[in-house]
Amino acid sequence: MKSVKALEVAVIGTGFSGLGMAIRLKKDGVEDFAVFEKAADVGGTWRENTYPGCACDVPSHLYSFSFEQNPDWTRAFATQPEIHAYLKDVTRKHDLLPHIRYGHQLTAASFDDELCQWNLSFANGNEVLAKNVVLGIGGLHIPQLPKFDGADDFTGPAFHSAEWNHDIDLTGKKVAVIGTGASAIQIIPAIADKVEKLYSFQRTAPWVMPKPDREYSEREKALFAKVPFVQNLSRDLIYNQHEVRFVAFRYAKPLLKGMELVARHNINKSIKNRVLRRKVTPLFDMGCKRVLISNDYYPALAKPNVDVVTARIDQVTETGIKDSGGKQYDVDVIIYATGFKTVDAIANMNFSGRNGLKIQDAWKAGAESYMGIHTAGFPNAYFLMGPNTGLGHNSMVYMIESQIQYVADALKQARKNQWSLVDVKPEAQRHFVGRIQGAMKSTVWASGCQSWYLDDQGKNWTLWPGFTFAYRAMTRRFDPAVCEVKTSAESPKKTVPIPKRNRLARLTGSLLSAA
Ligand code: N01
Repeated sequence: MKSVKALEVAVIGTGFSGLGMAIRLKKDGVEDFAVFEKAADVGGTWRENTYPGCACDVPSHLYSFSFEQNPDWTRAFATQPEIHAYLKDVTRKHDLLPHIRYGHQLTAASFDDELCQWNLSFANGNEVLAKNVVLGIGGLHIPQLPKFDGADDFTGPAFHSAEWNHDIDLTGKKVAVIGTGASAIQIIPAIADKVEKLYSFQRTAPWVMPKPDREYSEREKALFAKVPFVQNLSRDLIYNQHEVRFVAFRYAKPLLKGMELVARHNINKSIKNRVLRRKVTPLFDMGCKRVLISNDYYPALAKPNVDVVTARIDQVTETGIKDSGGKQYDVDVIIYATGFKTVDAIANMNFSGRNGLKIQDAWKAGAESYMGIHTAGFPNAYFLMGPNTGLGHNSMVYMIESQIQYVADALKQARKNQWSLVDVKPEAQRHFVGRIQGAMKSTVWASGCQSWYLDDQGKNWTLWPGFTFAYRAMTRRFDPAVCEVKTSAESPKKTVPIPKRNRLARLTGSLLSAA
């Protein structure tokens, strides 16, 4: 089925990004939009990840929309069901359901140069035309499954953390958990008591700080509801505490040594066995990989039925896992907590822009973008949580709201000026990428560890190497001077020239260097 009239805006995905964008469109009086969702429910990563122990590692007062704060969070770090329920509530409250098209998995998007609109194809066979497309597809949803020899020979259940098989009862089973990232350190404590034996296959020991989690009392929740100022204050405090971490990540790395002492104490207070302590003590600079938080991970590893295996996995066999020393670990279930393909979420898409330019060709040298929102050659397409806008130190919801403000302003200016095409200029993009990659060099993420933040060449296309308030200032207004714009009557060549030193370029420069 092909829609005849082009939608004003097609939003892809119903996680924080897609829902936030939809709410903003409605607020701006745009009703001619639809939100396409592959599943039958909203929630993005908070719908997909249902593994035991799944919770946010950013406090919920901050990890929620600024305009939709929830006084009823039951604890400081809400668990997955509560965050998913919050997103469903927000959807209902803002009356988004009439705009949402479930069962629509985007398979291809191509730009029509003549008509200046996007042709969107979905797995269910539907095709949709849209003048603008906003991609809120997230970066952490394509499971990264290592290709171990013999993986298909294993006769028991094996699944990825983001595709948890709830039909399998782990009670009394022997279980292998591969990986020790943010997901694994939540899964291991949640299942350790019910399984007979748990082998944690650790390739790299992570830094794990104590988690300042606690339940909110009824009195506190009532106070947050009655006096929103108190919740705002709590949110601001949490924001500032997190933002300050970036000082250590970029400018004052010795401060990270102090944090390492806290993390070592976290190990020592829970693990008495010296060999195990040594095994789980990281050998890289704190912050280089994501800093994890947990109060129950180390106590779980210290349990008698849990073994940490540091030998490399050589192969998967019919009955379990064999390590590089030839030792066999027989297990009933294998859980791959091995992370996600990050930038690939966009780079693997069937996504073609002007003159059939494929995203794979545009990004041959890396995921180059402007503000992580536009990429040259893909007009009228906006990414939320695009390249270089992930965070190692603060709440992604804050970044998403900054991007939504920018995209909403771009769309508003396009409507007002009747632009049919808005495409970021390659020179503006090059300048931006140069600043970002330059700033990246002095961050802790470039201190030599291997992480999913980096591509095969060691370049970081994932994280924002600055303060989040700097990003917010840079995304407050859309500046048409950095784009080629065209009205329906004009030739595609007509552009607004970039002034020698425009306001945005000045901001980009000064805020990034301040960041
Ligand atoms: O994935 P990860 P994750 N053999 O990539 C190991 C978000 N998140 O799902 O470190 C053996 O961090 C790999 O080892 P190494 C959050 O942004 C958020 O845990 O590469 N091991 C690592 O230990 C997070 O950062 C929340 O040496 C292999 C693990 O698998 C992101 O999701 C909660 C291997 C992968 O860790 C991803 O977290 C949960 C192999 N071949 C997740 N390949 C919040 O609370 C990989 N590994 C918001």
